[in-house]
Amino acid sequence: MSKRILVTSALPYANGPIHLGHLAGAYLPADIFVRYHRLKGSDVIYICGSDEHGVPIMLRARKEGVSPQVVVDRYHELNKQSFADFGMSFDYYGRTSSPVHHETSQEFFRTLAEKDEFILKKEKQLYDPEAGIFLADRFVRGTCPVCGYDDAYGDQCEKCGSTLSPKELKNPRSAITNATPEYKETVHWYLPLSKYQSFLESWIASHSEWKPNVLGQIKSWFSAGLNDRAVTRDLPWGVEIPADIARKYGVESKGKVLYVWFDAPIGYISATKEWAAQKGDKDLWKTYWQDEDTRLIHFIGKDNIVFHCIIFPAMLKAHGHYVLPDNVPSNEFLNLEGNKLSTSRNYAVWLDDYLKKFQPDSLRYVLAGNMPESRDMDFSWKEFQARHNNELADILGNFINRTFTFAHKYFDGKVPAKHTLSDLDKELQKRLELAPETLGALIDRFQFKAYVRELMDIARFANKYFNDKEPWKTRQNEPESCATTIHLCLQTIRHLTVLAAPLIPFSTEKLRVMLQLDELPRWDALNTESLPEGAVLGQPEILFTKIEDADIEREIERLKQALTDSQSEQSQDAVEEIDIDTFAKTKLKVAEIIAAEKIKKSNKLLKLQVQIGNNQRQIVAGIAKQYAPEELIGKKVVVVANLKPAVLRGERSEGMVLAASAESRLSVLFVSDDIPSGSEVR
Ligand code: B3M
Ligand code: ZN
Repeated sequence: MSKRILVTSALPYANGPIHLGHLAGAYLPADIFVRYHRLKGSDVIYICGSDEHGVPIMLRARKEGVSPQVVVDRYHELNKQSFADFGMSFDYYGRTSSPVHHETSQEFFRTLAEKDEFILKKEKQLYDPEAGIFLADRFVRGTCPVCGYDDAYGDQCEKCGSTLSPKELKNPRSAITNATPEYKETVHWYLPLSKYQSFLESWIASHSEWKPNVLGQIKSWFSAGLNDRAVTRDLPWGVEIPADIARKYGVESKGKVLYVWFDAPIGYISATKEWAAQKGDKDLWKTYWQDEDTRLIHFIGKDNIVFHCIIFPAMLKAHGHYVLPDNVPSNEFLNLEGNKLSTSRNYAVWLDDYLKKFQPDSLRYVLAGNMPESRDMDFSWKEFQARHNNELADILGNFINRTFTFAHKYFDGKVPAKHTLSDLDKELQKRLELAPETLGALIDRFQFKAYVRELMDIARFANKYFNDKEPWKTRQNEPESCATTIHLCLQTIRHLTVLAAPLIPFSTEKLRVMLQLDELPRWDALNTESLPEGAVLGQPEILFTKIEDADIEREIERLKQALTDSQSEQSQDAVEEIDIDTFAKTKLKVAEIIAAEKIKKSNKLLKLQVQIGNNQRQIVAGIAKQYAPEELIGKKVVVVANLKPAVLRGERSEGMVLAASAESRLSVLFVSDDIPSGSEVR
């Protein structure tokens, strides 16, 4: 049995607000779990923070014309506040731009480098000659080699979900200047994951209790074979590699940073360090990260499984002084009104916007009741309204309100005595006795939907109990039965206050005051203590006001508009089909190259003299890197013969030579010699 529990949630990128998908994936389940364990009296801490490096943040900063620090400062504060307003009970919310994080990450990297855990590779990376920077990850866009999507990122295709590397993209282009990237030599440190594959496989095999959707994905990585993983990048923003290590390898450290997915998980450790310092014991973090009695649990979304179940554990193992995750209960994705959430298309429900209009507990309740624990789930505003109105308000809220109202009206606002129990009284008491263990077990198994269902079933049963016992009647002719009814209803409310506290903490805090409890009872003391007879009750308040249709219609309309806007943008970008007449307007002809020479000050362009039937013309072609002038003389190629003339590097060009290109490779379309120049190409 572990002595302590260390819980983390994925560090959200500080380049935008938090949305429902984040909450349902990595944050709400963790908060329910942690709040429950605090009520159990467990030694548990909950660590999170902003992930402030990586290319997406740099791209946003460029787009806004500000520094990345301005972007992360804005969203770190916004997200930290939104989480607090949503009841996320982190013990510490850090940020990876903090000095402690930079030192911790550099120290971690230095330890692995000094243990020779890395492989150093000299390689050619994509480079933007216009922006003068290397193009890592999302700095490159291009055509996905798997599905052909023409706007895939260098690290991932959003359309088919494939994990990519920039070199795999077809027709790569710089996301900064749109320039065609060149290859430039550089050096990077790699973590040889293959070296850890057998260790990782046996470690994962010891966790058969992990969720099947997580184990399934991990096993597919194992069967594909783990490759070396670059842990550094040529970027101006991030944790700079330690200068002493760079010097040792003869590499310039300036502009070379840790890959964001190398430093981000270390952010859990640095945030724990900052938490410990805040507690006044700077070494306390070691007890959580370096003592085998710690149970480490990472709450994440499924796109982060490889980093938390393979790469970070390999890093921890390589370092040698850290505990490994005891569980990674990753959730699947949450869709929105039947469509995929999309931050880029503003098709999302942003947490800060939600909190301006609705109660946090309503969303906590509905998201947990519909959590994507084993498959993608869908959030609809209509269902949100229905579950808030029909369950929180009409069942739980109604039961609490009429119990308190009755107690104030007929029992002087005090807990009435309990007398002889009927069978129905005993049935209610039995349900209360079983509840803490039943619900606790569900939370410990990360089965939050079932926890919510069982919780609401208790309230449903209690509501029916109130109806069946008819205290408004027994008050007259069976006063002891009436008193017993209200006594048991109040004990039920005490149970629900604690059992629901992990889920709807704002409402249960109000209930704590209504019950006049100094603090929430311990989860395991629910059946050993009770509200004493004669205890004075606080004034009731309405916990859940109904959500009106108009409030929901407005949200649905906003999403419809976001979809329409993005579809109209997409249609403008979509590759338009053309009919044969339009194609016929392009005059393609066979041309014979009769002369070729380089153009001064350009390493890409050649000046060609070509014969097309009876006439001769000059064409400038970007093929100097692939072809020497002399090897082109006498060759026949295909040209666009009716292209408007242009001037390139001071040379007039009257047409275009057709060539196929893929990354740095380029192949001119040659035509066999027996086809005369001037022939039509159809
Ligand atoms: N910043 C967020 C994501 O991929 C990423 C998680 C880091 S956890 C160390 O959604
Ligand atoms: Zn794809």
